[in-house]
Amino acid sequence: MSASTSASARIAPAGKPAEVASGAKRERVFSGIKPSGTPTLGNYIGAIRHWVAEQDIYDNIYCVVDLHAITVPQDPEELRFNTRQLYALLVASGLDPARSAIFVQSHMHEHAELAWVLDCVTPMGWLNRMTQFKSKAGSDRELASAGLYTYPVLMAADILIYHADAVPVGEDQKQHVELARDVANTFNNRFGETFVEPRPIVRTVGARIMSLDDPSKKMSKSESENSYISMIDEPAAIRKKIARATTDSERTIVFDEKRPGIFNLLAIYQSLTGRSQDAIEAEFEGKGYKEFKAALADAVVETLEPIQQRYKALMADPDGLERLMAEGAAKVQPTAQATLQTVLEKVGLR
Ligand code: AQP
Repeated sequence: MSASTSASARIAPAGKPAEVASGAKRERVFSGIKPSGTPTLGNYIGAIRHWVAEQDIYDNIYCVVDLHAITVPQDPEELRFNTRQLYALLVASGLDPARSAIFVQSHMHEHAELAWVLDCVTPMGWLNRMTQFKSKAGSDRELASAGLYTYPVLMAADILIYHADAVPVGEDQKQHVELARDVANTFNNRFGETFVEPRPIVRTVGARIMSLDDPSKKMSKSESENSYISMIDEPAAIRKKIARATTDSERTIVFDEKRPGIFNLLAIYQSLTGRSQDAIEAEFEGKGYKEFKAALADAVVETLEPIQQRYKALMADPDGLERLMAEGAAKVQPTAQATLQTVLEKVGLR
């Protein structure tokens, strides 16, 4: 079977997980990423590279969640660019549009429509318990958008509309997948069996890459530029950022969680080289931070350079990129339409 026929068979119009050659069903997995800036090395290590590695294990749906990005203010031009940039970086990282469905959330109006119906079955008390809203809303919650507050319901719609079995997330998003489960369960109880109840897949290694200038905070694309390495940073910028990354006044290069700066840099090195902690500690025994940081910068540059080359080629062909995005949406649309139609009928809107 060619790659493209296998992909279209997997994202089946009936919305059911696909059959693979052996006859066993692959689990359907939904993964989303926000175009709220240029993706970081944290996004790559914590999410994207796993998605690439697991492409053939699951029946995958990858989504650039631009509707989620606008829950906090975005410059319209930048958002348009960031959406295309992120899509190109996903493909450049190795996600294969022929084997998986990769699309932009707002190209599928069904997500927002389903989210409204789900908003109407989700108790506010559940949303009040969401810790990410509390941290993202900042000190003046009254000024946060209603969209930021109902973000987890839109995320539930993204997942449930495709009957996803599982959702890979960082620890901080686990609560949202659990909410999606509860929303599915509530809807099923009220209107009859409709949705699959998804489960979170939480990773341990590289699950939380920290900021370079404040290792107590997660590395985030919407923070200050020196706090993260972006996936399109030039080698010189990467070396400079790593050279000035926060460490401490000690000398040894060891994995010690009580020394968060060096621990974070070592965790990045471990993720990218795939070496054990013991091997890495042995490699840098008797050496200084300068040598370690130079080796880390080499590993980051080596990882990102081939991705950046493919990224540049994709961005140089805007029509080709638009075509990929349209084909991605076309792959998932039958499933989204069918689920939404079922829901509208069950609720009494059709
Ligand atoms: N620092 C990180 N370490 C490990 N994993 C990370 N992820 C994000 N940052 C790290 C994982 O990347 C996936 C997509 O994330 P997202 O962009 O949709 O949302 P986010 O987690 O809020 O990412 P940012 O970069 O922090 O965005 P902003 O600054 O806009 O809020 C998720 O699987 C996430 O766990």
